[in-house]
Amino acid sequence: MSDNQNSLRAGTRGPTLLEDFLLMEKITHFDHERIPERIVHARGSAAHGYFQAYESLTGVTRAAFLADPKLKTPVFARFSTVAGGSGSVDLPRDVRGFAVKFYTTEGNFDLVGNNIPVFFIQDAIKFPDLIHAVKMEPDRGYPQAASAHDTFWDFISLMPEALHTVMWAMSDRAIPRSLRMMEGFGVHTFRLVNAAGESTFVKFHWRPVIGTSAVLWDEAVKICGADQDYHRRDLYEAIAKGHFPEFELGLQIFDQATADGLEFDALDPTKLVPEEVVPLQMVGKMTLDRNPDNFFAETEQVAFCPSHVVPGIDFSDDPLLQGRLHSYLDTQLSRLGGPNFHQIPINQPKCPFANNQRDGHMQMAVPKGRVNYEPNSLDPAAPRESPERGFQTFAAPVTGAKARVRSESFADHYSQPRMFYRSVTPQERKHMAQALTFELGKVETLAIRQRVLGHLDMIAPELGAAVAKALGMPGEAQVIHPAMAPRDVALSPAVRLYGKYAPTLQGRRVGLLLGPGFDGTKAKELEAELKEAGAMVTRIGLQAGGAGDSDGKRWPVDGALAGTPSVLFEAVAILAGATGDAMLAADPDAVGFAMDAKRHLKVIALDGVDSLADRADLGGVVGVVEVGEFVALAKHGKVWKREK
Ligand code: HDE
Repeated sequence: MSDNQNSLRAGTRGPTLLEDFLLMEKITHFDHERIPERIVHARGSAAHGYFQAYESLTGVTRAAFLADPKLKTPVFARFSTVAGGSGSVDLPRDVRGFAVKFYTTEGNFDLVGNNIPVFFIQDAIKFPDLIHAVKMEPDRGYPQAASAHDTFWDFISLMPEALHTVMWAMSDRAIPRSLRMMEGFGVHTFRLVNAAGESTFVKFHWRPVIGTSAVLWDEAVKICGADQDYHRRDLYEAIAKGHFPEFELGLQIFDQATADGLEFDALDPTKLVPEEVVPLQMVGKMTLDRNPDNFFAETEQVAFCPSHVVPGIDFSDDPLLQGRLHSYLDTQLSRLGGPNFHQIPINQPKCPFANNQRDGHMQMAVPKGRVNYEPNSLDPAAPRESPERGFQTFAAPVTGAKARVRSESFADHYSQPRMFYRSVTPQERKHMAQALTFELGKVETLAIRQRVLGHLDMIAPELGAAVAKALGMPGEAQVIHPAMAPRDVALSPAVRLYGKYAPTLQGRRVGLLLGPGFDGTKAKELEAELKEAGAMVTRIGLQAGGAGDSDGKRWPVDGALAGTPSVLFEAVAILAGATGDAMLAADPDAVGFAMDAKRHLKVIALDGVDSLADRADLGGVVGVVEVGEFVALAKHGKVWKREK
């Protein structure tokens, strides 16, 4: 283009010419820059990295990426919310997607999981109903990215199989502090198959090396206002700054006899296999060390399919998994426009591959020669089946009549939610009751609330009573007649979110509010200590232009107070000189910063800010400390003792 500023006109002030093919081409491309967003998991963020096994697993699987501890397998991981559209906020209460594409030497393996180990439904045929119920109500177009509305709870109240996952969704798992601090789960039971053709069952788990962390509901609400892109920004910045997220891959491997002896059906995706029954074996680690170069080309166009497996990994008969094997391929056809979506760079295998597929929308390759069929005698180099190296389905025996039925072994909908509720820490239990109260409080139809209260009574009477009381509806629960009465099964402390990981500040965001005249020496020491502990430090000033210390030195800051509230951090320190303290005490943003940090159970370090501490009522509050004690205490996360 000789001129990219002006369209082609007849005369200086005349009409634009239809002849302007440059204008047409530019605008036409622009008009088509959007593709349909994912119907679920539309909002997501992703990163590149690699996976490395700790030791060879050839005893249980012939999968090449698990066979050689020296091999680094490239991966692309995408984390997402489920219900909201692609422009929705990052911190609604929601399940998070945890999808990993392994570019193995034998083709791609997509482990398309969630951050919760169970799912809402037992049969794929209910998925459209579930998603219709949770998404915006069709007549009014709201709420966006929220389950707190009538249609969701109506559906749930009529589908007791969903209750277990609902309990997880009402727990702090559904409001993670960071995508880097979530556990991940393959949910379904899969199969591993070794070279001898022997098979075991397997459940896949991801464990964040720096441990988990979650926010309180009030924090989540405020973060959505302060930074809609909180999780996306956090992932991007952490990787850019070298705080590479790491997740260990854990396997629960069990044989048919163990599966037969479980209290629940291993094929039922609304149930988990307790780690106390089948322990987790850590077999490798994923490190995410590179941000995408282009959001659309990579994060938006990546196409995960549970049907993408490699030799050595196979499916179980879980009816939800079986349905997913079709759905993802189908959705890529409409989202990415045709059957050649695997040729898009982010979706291409990174190993050599060949097939006889030809033509179709957006064919990127230029295949040579006459042969595009098999068998053939014209091209000895053309792709052919390989009984030795190709994928082989495990020869699992199948018997029975064709029927639309649900196995009796799937009928117990209350025992595992009860187990989950009674296994977690007291604060998790309390937050669940609060979340249920909040969500049901948003449900307008009384009968739906009453039905849900009936289910909660069935899960655990103490939970039902607590929620009914908090709603102001004691004694109003509908009596539920379950298909199978709940049993008291052994508790599983492994399902807890808190107290499982070693205390650490690794990768944690810490905010330093530097009021005018702050003690530069102390601030420098604190920053060094935090850096040593692996924290990500953000300096906040009253103004974006910087903060002046007691020696009159101007420190550059990362953010101005008005746009950087304390909800964005796991712990905060506030330092100022005498005049600075007076300025902070008179500034509603600073008082709000301190009061929210207190309300949200954060460790708070104070230096020189007595007036602000008075205004924010921090006197005698547990977890409010001197700068020197900050790091040791902040490692432990929230100060639960402060929670009312
Ligand atoms: Fe998905 N799911 N799903 N899902 N799912 C999609 O595929 C579907 C289920 C999950 O970052 C869609 O490419 C059906 C369970 C993740 O791109 C779609 C059923 C689990 C992602 C689809 C399920 C998931 C998706 C939408 C029931 C956890 C995002 C766009 C049979 C184990 C992947 C797309 C990414 C995405 C269908 C149930 C996880 C429509 C029919 C269970 C993490 O194909």
